[in-house]
Formats: sequence, structure tokens, C-alpha cells
Amino acid sequence: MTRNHEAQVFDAVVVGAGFSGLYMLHRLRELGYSVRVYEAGEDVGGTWYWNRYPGARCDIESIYYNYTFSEELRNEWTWSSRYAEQPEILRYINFVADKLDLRRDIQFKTRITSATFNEKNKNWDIQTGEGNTITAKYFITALGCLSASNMPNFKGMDRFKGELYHTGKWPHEKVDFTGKKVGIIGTGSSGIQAIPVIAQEAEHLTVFQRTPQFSAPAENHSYDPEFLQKVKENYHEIKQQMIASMHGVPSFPRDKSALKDSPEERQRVFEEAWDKGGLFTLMYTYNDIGFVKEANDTVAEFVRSKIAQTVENPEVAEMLLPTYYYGTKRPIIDTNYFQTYNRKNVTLVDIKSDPIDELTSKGLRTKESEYEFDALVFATGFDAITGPFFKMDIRGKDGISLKEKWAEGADLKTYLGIATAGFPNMFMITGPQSPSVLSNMLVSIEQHVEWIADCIEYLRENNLETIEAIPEAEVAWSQQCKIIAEMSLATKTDSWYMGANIEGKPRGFMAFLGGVGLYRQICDDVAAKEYEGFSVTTSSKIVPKKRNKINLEGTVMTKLDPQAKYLLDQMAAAGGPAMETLIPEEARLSADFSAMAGIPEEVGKVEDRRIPGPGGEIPVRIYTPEGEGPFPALVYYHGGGWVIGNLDTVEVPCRLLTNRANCVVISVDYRLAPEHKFPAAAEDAYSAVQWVVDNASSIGVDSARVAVGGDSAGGNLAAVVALMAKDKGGPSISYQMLIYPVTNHNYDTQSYKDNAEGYFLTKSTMEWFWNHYLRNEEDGKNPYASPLLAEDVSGLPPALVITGGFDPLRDEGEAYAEKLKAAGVAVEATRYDGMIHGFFWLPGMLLQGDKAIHQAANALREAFSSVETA
Ligand code: NA7
Repeated sequence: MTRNHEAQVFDAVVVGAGFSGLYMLHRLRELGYSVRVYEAGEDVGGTWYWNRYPGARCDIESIYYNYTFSEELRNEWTWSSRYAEQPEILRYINFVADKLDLRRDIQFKTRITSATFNEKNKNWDIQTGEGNTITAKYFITALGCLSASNMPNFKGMDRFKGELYHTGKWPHEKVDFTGKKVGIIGTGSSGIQAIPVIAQEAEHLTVFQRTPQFSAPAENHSYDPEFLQKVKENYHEIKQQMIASMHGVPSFPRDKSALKDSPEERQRVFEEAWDKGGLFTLMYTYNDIGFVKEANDTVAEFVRSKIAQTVENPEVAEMLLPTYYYGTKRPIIDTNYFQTYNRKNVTLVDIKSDPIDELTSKGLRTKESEYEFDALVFATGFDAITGPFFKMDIRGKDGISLKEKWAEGADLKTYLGIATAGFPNMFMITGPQSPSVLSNMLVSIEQHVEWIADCIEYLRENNLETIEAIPEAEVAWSQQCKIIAEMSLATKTDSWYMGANIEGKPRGFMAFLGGVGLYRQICDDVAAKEYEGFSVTTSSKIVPKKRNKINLEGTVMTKLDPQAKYLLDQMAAAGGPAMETLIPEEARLSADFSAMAGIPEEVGKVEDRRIPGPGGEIPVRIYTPEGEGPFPALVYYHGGGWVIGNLDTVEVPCRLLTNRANCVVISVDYRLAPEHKFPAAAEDAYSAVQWVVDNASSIGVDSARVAVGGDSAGGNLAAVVALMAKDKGGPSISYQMLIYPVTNHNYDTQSYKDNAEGYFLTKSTMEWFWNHYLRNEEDGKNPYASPLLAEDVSGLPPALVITGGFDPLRDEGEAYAEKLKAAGVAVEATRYDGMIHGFFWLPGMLLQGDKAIHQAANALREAFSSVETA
């Protein structure tokens, strides 16, 4: 690539010169790339360049809100106070820009209007507002999540003759409100910061509030030099905590439920947090505030009581009491916000009950009153996260526009919030579906910049021309983002995270809520697996095979998968009794994992039927793919220790298998224990296969291509059915798909020792399951309960055996695979090292679960294709 500014050809174009754009420029330039940054503003700073309103300051403590990549920068800068004000932060950004000599590669006062991927030369053609075209190999957005300001569309917006301001586009010169009547609309973080400061200056301030907010004292103070020195000395350790944390600050939620403390103790804990100040301090008092309504109520009620105590006029206090779940909007910290309503020159107007009708030449009119102002301030926030993208016309392959692809936000799809399919070589710093605004932005920015730079280096080192997210990977990621958000209370509140502040904007949670620590591990994992989930091309157009699709050949992970860990943490936080302490009916009700399974995919047809069985009718659910049959079939047995689980539990995997393997899936609701003990389940399972073979043509199935499969206890039943069919001389089974199967009534394996507790399925739960299933110890020795004890497994159908590294059942599954192999049976065995039991059920939550279903579907397709049709 030519390194010549005149020709306007660069390795990378970066849009935006805020914290993210500046670091991206520095990082890539250090690596020897030619980079040009385009910035609409007249200088560096991004958010901190535009948001100059009175009282603007950061809500993350200054010592954590700076670049951490350079020790030199850190040592040469000293913050004045715990929460730096905007001018100081802007000075810091200017200091960095000077120190790293960044300005020479930034073009200011230039707005990028469009960027189009040129499929011929694989470059991006980028247009400026002045009509200049720039060419770059990489197009990198550093737009900031809160840069498209939201100006409400009130009637008569241009009528007002007084001064009109938006907090997000504040003038550079000082605005003097002395002696003026001022109105302010909006009580988000910006309004809450500006109101106390404007109130001190203005003759009168009228606050128009739509939604009352939770806010806690920031407890700002100047920094003590000794404290700062200590921070500098320990920065390495502090940084490790920040990057491993939930929100990018070096603190963690306390490992306790709010509901486990007495009201008195809770009060004490909340008071302490209140006095301490800080953005997440109240949130971190207990680990279930973000997830459990009753836990959330305790802190919400506490903050409401503080507001009521602070505001002297009870009617005003009442108007200021928020009702949404605490922390489901970004928490706010303030300096004397609620106290400001005790001033004589401040009036609060509730515009929910008395909405603004229109602006007038002198002020504004609500339904019931008219107000006159010298100045009107809009603190109405931003079209967050996706808004800045839609201000440009970004087009990828086949001319598809990003706005269309994302259906203006209704169908947001990204992979890791960094890339999106169809837009090769485009990277988004803190893009949608990354932790971004849910975190200390600096931590998220540094992580993204470094990941993107590493990725670009990888492409250079491997002589690759383009990299692009693959559609399956982004579908899986986007689904996970939704599911994780749904597990929390965040989606139960109308917030700008949900797009709810913008009229007509599609609703949907736009960020990754699993925390920056987990997120970083996922991103690192993707990179370590040579950018799994991305496809790449070389200039010679040869697409390396391995990278063209999700790698289905197991994983390189040797530690607990970060997503699995997150899931375990959430379950621990949600509490709930151990399964073995319940009676089976209760256990069945409590074991609903459908929220984490993902969204059930459309299939051609789904039919619930009842088929004859040895102990009465057996309910089955038959999934048929689109298209013309007859199809091969998979008879599927759900897991659940023979005691719990039903057809609904495996709805999502069954649908995915139907589509991906292009086969009919017959999911069997066999009889459960302890009502029906061994061998009832096995007999039902066997008779279901017999029924499918006998009735194949009536359900569009090819009787010669019938496989059995199942997970856990269902894997056990599948293995047992294959044994029974061999023993009884039929029916003929083409394949056995055994997902972490139970194969032996024995708890002595190493995996039982390693994973007895803490990884979802525990040893005690397994004992409870077995005890319900078996009539006596003797049953456990029966190969139809413990197929690993079968004398001869030769001649059984070929098998897939999938196991999880952190599953107590790992070793018995693998022992069965070995036994089959030793007897000459063709076996594909894969251990998903980082996985816990149950991952096949949870493809919506665990990328590895989705991957395992892909692997199983591919194995089935291959197996079916090697069998002659009937
Ligand atoms: P926010 O948090 O989006 O707050 C905007 C405020 O403006 C909020 O009170 C809104 O009420 C109100 N608003 C928005 N549109 C209207 C209309 N049309 N009519 C009346 N009131 C309206 O933005 P901020 O700038 O305060 O803070 C953004 C982030 O910056 C913050 O979270 C920190 O991370 C830093 P609503 O609540 O929507 O009813």
C-alpha cells in the first residue's frame, strides 16, 4: 500500500479522534502502517471535546480513566481529583496527542459521509463531506457510543428566540447564565451534573423531568499526592483487576445475595456504600441486584428513602422518586443534585403528567402551563451506540448498507461487537454488542484497539487480504448478547441501552452485558484459535480451508470456558436449592433452561404425536425439515438423569439438528423415574425407534437411515437402544450420537473427582438421579443401564461421542468411545475441554454448545450419506 498522504491512500482510515481513535492511530503507526484519522471537530477529544456543559465530569474515577498502555504517559500526568472535570480530561487528551505527536495524521473539521467496500481491489473507498475520496485497506470506526446527540422534535423547535443549547454540543466559550431565566429538559447524567451548577448562576432554573433517576453522591475530592504515588507504584496490579472485572474498575460485587442479609444489616451495608460514593458501589453491595427483582427492590428502596430525606418539599421529593430497577440505566453519581431542589430559584416540572406541547418564541408550552426563558438547555442525551453508524452511509459487499443490514437497529448483528458479516476489513472500536457503555470506556477501548491491531498484524504476517465475520458466528454472538441481557433486569427498563429514548428506534439491548473480564477472554480465545468465526481471503483468492468456517474439530481450550464460567456465576448468584434436595416434581419445575437455549429456529413442520409404547402411549415431537422427503431420521432422547427434562428442554437443539443435518428428528418423551424405574425409559426408547422404522414412510422418513442420539441420560438411552437392537436383531440403526452420555453406574472416575462440585452437574445430583432410576444395585450392573459394562460392543453402529472437560461424566463417555473403538466400531470422539455438562442444551448461551450441535449435525449428514437409501 502506498504511504502517501497526497494520493489519499492509507493502510487504515480511522473515523473519530477521541480516546479510541487516538490510540488506534498510535498503535497502528507504531506497527508501521499508514493511518489517517478523520474528525468532524476542530481538535482531539471526541466526547470530551463536545460535552463542555457546566458541571461535566467523568463518572469513572480519574485514576482508572486514562490510558494504561504507556508507563511514560502515566508517570507524566497527575489527576487533580477523584472525578475530573471535562476541561481537565480534555487537557489530558491534548497532552497525549502532543506527547505522541498524533495531530500530524489527523484531519480535523472533516466529516466522513460514506464508506464503501470496493470488491474489485478489496479496499474501502471513503468519502468526506467535502467530496474527497480516500482509499484504505482497513476502515475503522472510533465513533464513540454517545456522539449522535438527540434533539427532540418538539413542535416549533425553530421558534424559540432565546439561547438554545444541547449538553452534547456545548459552545467553546463560557455560557453565562447570571441573572437569566433558564429551562433545562432532561435529567440523565448530563442534566444531573449541569442542574446544580446552572442553578447557582441562574436567576431561576426550571427542570423538565420525564423520568426520575437514581443518583448517589459522587463524594468527589481532591487527590492526595501520597495516594497517587501508591497508585502509580501498584498500577500493574490495579490494571490486572480492571481488565478482569465486570465494569472495568478494580472492584467486584460482593459474593452475597441481598436477600440473605437481615434488613438491618442491609441498611448498614447500603449506608456504607452511600458514604463511600462511586459509580458501582451500591451495585456491588450484593451480587444479585442486577438480576433478582426482590434484591433490586432493596437497594432501590434505600435510594428512594435517601431522596425523600434530602428533598425538603415532600411533593417535589415524590416527583423525584424513580421507579425502574436500580442499575438498569447507567447509575448516576452527582454533586448536590437532590439538594438543588431545596433552592428557592429551582422549580421541577413533571413532563410525564404535563408533557411539553411546543416551543414558543419566549419559551415553551406544556399541556397545562406556559414558561418563559432567556435560555433553554436540552440535556436530552444521544441516539446511542448505533446512532453514530447510521449517520454515515457504510456499504459492504454487494452494495449492502449497514443501516439496511441492521434494519436500522431492529436486526443488530455483529461478531463480538467488532465486526459484522458482509463488511470485510471493517472494525468497530466499542461497537454495538460489545461491553462499551456498560464499562469504563478506557478499558474497553484499549482492549479493542489492541485486539484489532493484533488482528491486522496477523493478516499481514499471513499475507491475507481480507477478514470478515461469518454469518453463523455473528448470529450466535448476537443471540448470546440478547440472552445474557434477558437474564438480567436490564431489559425490563426503557433506557438508551435499549434504544427506548429515541422515538421510533427499534428496541433491543445493544451491548454485551457479561462484563469486560469475560468479554476479553472470549475475544482472546477467538484470536488464539486463529480468528475463529472469521473467514479470510488471500490475494491469490485461495481461501485457507480451516478458516473458512467455524472450526468444528474440538477446541484448544484447557481451562473453563469463559462463557461457561459466566453461566455458573449467574446460577450461583441466582441461588436456588441443589436438585438433590428437592422432590422430583419440584426438580422438574425448577429445571427450565429454555431462556438460555436460544431462539427456536423455524423448521418445515413440527408435530406432536403419541405413539404406542410398552407402558402406554409415548408422546413424541416430530420435526421435519423444509423440502421433499423422505429424509433420514434421528430419534432423540433428552437428558435429565431419567428423572427430569421433557420435549421442551431440547426444543432448540432438536430444531437446529433438523435444519443442519437435514433430517427428521423424533424427540421422545420416555417415561421418567422414580415413577417408572429401570428399564422403563430404555424400553420406551427402544420401542420409539422400532415405531419410527415401522412407520417410516408415514412420517416422511427413509427407514434405512435412522440414527439414535441423546444427551446425558438421553445419551445413555441412545447407546442402550443400539445395544438392544443388536441383541434383538433389529431394527437397523445407522448411527449413534452420544452427547456426554452416562455409561456406567460408578462414581470413581477422575472426572467425578475433578468435577464433583461447582460445574453444574454435581456428583450428588448424579447419585440422586441413579438412585431414582435403578430399582437396586444389581440394575446398575445391567448393560442396559451401564452400557460400558456390555460384554461385546462389536458390530454396533458408528458413533459420535462428545464430552465436556468439566463434566463429571467426561471419563465414562470417553471410556465408552474407547471401548467401541477397540471393538472395531468407527468412532469420532471430541472433548470440549472448557465445557460443563449440559452445553448441548444451551447453544444460545455458549458458543461451544452451538459448535457441538454443528459438529453433531455434520457427523449425522456424513453418516446418512454413507448409507444406501431404502
Ligand atoms: P440520557 O441519560 O439519555 O438522559 C437524557 C434525558 O433527557 C433523560 O432524562 C430523558 O428522559 C430526557 N429526554 C430525552 N428525550 C426527551 C424528550 N423528547 N422529552 C423530554 N425529555 C427527554 O443522556 P445524558 O446526556 O444525560 O447521559 C448520557 C450518558 O453520558 C450517561 O449515561 C453517562 O454514561 C454519560 P427519559 O429518561 O428518556 O425519560
